[in-house]
Amino acid sequence: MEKLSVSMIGVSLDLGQSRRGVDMGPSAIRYAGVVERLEALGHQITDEGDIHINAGLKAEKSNAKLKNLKEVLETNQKLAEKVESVLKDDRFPLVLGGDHSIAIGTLAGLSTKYKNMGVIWYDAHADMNTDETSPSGNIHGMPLAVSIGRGDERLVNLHHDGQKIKPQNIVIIGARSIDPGERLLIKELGIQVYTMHEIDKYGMTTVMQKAIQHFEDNQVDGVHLSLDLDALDPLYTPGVGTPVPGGVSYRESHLAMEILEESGLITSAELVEVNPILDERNKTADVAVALMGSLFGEKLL
Ligand code: 4U7
Ligand code: MN
Ligand code: MN
Ligand code: MN
Repeated sequence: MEKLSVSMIGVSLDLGQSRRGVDMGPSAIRYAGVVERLEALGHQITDEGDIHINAGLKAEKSNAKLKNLKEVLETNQKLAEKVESVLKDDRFPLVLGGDHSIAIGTLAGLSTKYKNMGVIWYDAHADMNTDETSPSGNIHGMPLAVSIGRGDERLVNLHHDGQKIKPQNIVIIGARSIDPGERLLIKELGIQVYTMHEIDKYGMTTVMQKAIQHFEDNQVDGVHLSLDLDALDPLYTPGVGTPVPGGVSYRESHLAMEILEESGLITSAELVEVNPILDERNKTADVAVALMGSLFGEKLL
């Protein structure tokens, strides 16, 4: 692949969900050697540091349907601005989370440049709840719904009003925990979902080829990879807040990244939900960095 100028943005936010510690994800991923790994491939990396939130250990929990809304909004607003400015400098945004609510800010920033962007949502979950359908009130379960214009208007209108990505440009891969409200929305909008069933049945190669074909058919102007480490089986990535058994394997995930790299379509990426407190010796961050290696062009031979 061509050598990229990458801007790495850490987002130290764990208030989009209930288990503390995912705010330390960016540190864990840096410690696992992400910069060295990508530089060894010839890319130029600028570490933009972390976006912080001064909430301390206790955030306001007044709204049980949208927990910590204020902090999530503030953090995502800063992130959207940062992503927009990185794009203006013609650099590749690589966002390190943090919980998955930060995708709201990433996608808001990306949508200032890409008007027909494809999104790969590599995740055990669909993240398509709204405040009305969410069983938890945790905003990390809502970012895809928000980005297509569904849910609380303060989230939907972040950075600029309305829909940030088109529902027909989304491909979800690895899903195995989908709530009733999410299922309805997926059916209503005809979102492409490759659950574990399709991965088991057809294999990862076919699934990724179909995803790429879909983006080419839709003539997308960029593709964002949103990689939730809970897509993998907890055997490989135990350090996540909402683990679900029966996930994608380590090798299948490498293969997925390698096929994406070969496609030349990826224009931005984010790694989310790495929680060092729940992890085993930084195993999950190590996997995250290894997968970034494949996505950025590492070869076995
Ligand atoms: B993640 C959940 F109910 N769907 O909304 C919810 F199962 O970003 C989980 O994918 C959401 O990790 C998981 O709370 C969000 C739950
Ligand atoms: Mn997620
Ligand atoms: Mn998930
Ligand atoms: Mn999670």
